Amino acid sequence: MVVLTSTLMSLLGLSSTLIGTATTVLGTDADSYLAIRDNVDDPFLNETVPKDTRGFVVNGTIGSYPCFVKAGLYGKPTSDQVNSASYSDCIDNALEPTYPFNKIHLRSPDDSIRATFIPFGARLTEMWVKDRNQDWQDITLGFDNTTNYGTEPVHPYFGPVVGRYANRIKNGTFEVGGKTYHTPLNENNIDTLHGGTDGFDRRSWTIEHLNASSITFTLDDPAGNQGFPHNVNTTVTYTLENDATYDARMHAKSSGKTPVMLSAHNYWNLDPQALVNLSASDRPILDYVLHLPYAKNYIAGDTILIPTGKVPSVSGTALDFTSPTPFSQNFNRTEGICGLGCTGWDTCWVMKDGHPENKPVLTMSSPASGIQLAMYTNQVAIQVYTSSGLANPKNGLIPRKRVHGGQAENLAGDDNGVAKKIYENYSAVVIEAEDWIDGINNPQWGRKEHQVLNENETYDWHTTYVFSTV
Ligand SMILES: *[C@@H]1O[C@H](CO)[C@@H](O)[C@H](O)[C@H]1NC(C)=O
Ligand SMILES: *[C@@H]1O[C@H](CO)[C@@H](O)[C@H](O)[C@H]1NC(C)=O
Ligand SMILES: *[C@@H]1O[C@H](CO)[C@@H](O)[C@H](O)[C@H]1NC(C)=O
Ligand SMILES: *[C@@H]1O[C@H](CO)[C@@H](O)[C@H](O)[C@H]1NC(C)=O
Ligand SMILES: *[C@@H]1O[C@H](CO)[C@@H](O)[C@H](O)[C@H]1NC(C)=O
Ligand SMILES: *[C@@H]1O[C@H](CO)[C@@H](O)[C@H](O)[C@H]1NC(C)=O
Ligand SMILES: *[C@@H]1O[C@H](CO)[C@@H](O)[C@H](O)[C@H]1NC(C)=O
Ligand SMILES: *[C@@H]1O[C@H](CO)[C@@H](O)[C@H](O)[C@H]1NC(C)=O
Ligand SMILES: *[C@@H]1O[C@H](CO)[C@@H](O)[C@H](O)[C@H]1NC(C)=O
Ligand SMILES: CC(=O)N[C@H]1CO[C@H](CO)[C@@H](O)[C@@H]1O
Repeated sequence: MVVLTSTLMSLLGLSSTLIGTATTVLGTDADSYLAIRDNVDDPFLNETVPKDTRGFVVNGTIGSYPCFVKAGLYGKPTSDQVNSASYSDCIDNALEPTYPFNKIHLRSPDDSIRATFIPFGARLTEMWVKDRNQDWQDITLGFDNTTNYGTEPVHPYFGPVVGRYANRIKNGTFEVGGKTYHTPLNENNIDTLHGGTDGFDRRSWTIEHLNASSITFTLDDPAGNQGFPHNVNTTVTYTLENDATYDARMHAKSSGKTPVMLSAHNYWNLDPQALVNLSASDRPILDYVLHLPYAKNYIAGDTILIPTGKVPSVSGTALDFTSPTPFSQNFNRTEGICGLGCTGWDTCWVMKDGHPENKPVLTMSSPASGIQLAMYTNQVAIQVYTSSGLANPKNGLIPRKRVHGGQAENLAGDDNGVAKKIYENYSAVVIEAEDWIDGINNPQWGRKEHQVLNENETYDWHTTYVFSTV
């Protein structure tokens, strides 16, 4: 079993006698938990978080157990590895990640889906679902070393909440209540991206509620931060439900009129085995089939993706996914769609004529793994970005997770032809359910009043991701 240090045990409020027998620690849920632990394919194998933990409290923040068993995370462990595991066997002998980089592991009651979160950015760092062969796959890009989320220079927005105003604000300028405000020009020195230099993705959120399948994070964003007027308090709840269902809800209250537009910024790769031996010329997502049944229009952008104000029809363009279409079918027609000189998609589709909330607004599947994502939302627009410029040497290169073929050694390759173990371009698809981007600067669309939150209103974002195999 996992050996806990005495420091951790005292943090947990456990005595060594409790650790000895899982039954005592786990109480009434012990049987079902032990059944899960007996599964040798379990990427969370012998992890000691009981099924219904409250977590533990460090300086007012509920934490989680700080480290995985090395063997349990990366491939099938031998029982020797499992039995001798201790802190010193954590990844690369890493120091235990502490708040806000501590990992919180959740699973659905029926154990059909598992996920890992960290408080930094209220971020999803791992999402495990089963493929067509019943093998567990981690279908989201990220870093193994969670402190990297706070230190890496590339800033791809792997898995966080983006806000207070997701996506781009033209010239970092907007007007609310007769006053003009300026937000940081953190993209190309010309516009605001994802709420500014210190967006919600970079904040240390507080864990308000935690059980085995659900976590709630909160963030109080003070008035004036990043140039936005009024304070905004946000609550985000992620819940793993039966039948491989991932439910995400975001609510916010403000002290007065201010733009609020939140989203979740996850990089999905539905066939992670294709990343294991990835080479720079691969475009692993191009065979995915995308369906956006209600997305009949899109927001036209200029060469740096700032909306021009036009909302053309997708008909006859490479943006028409109103029937299921592989990305590969129109890829050759996409030059410029994701920006000057860029091939691929980075586009906000809008559902002008409305959409039902009980039907998917998006499905995407990988013919190779069989994994399918169906997304339901109360939002009226969907941004899809094919990670066309993810491996940009100008910004820096991003090591892959080991489950995606990354290696501790030689992460960035060498000059002797050894392949870089990095996430290459087109390694994943980012999907953001949100409102019409830069609607605060395009009042003619009629979305501005939906994007400016009054003190008497509650912002309400709800998206459900259902995974299955086809
Ligand atoms: C709690 O905060 C205090 C003051 O910042 C710090 O000295 C202490 O190490 C913290 N304790 C833990 C367990 O993080
Ligand atoms: C994890 O990343 C941090 C910086 O983000 C670094 O200081 C630390 O050494 C890394 N740990 C390992 C084991 O590589
Ligand atoms: C663009 O933003 C700058 C400040 O960053 C401001 O001085 C200027 O007035 C803005 N231009 C427009 C057209 O809003
Ligand atoms: C865990 O918390 C969520 C959200 O509050 C709740 O819906 C669910 O019933 C809880 N699960 C258990 C086992 O208590
Ligand atoms: C946000 O929370 C702070 C306390 O953390 C409180 O002072 C403030 O009134 C709250 N704002 C809103 C809009 O609820
Ligand atoms: C990766 O390449 C190695 C060496 O060619 C091979 O043994 C392995 O099966 C490949 N793995 C995947 C998932 O493609
Ligand atoms: C796209 O272009 C490449 C190379 O120019 C070509 O091999 C491929 O067949 C084209 N694909 C389609 C669907 O036209
Ligand atoms: C990936 O995209 C970046 C940004 O467009 C580009 O600089 C780089 O050359 C691309 N990588 C490959 C292997 O084409
Ligand atoms: C909130 O107050 C504004 C006036 O400040 C009013 O126009 C609006 O209808 C109110 N909204 C709700 C939901 O009560
Ligand atoms: C596969 C494996 O080694 N599982 C072990 C997990 O830990 C329990 C004790 O807590 C052992 O009984 C299992 O053998």
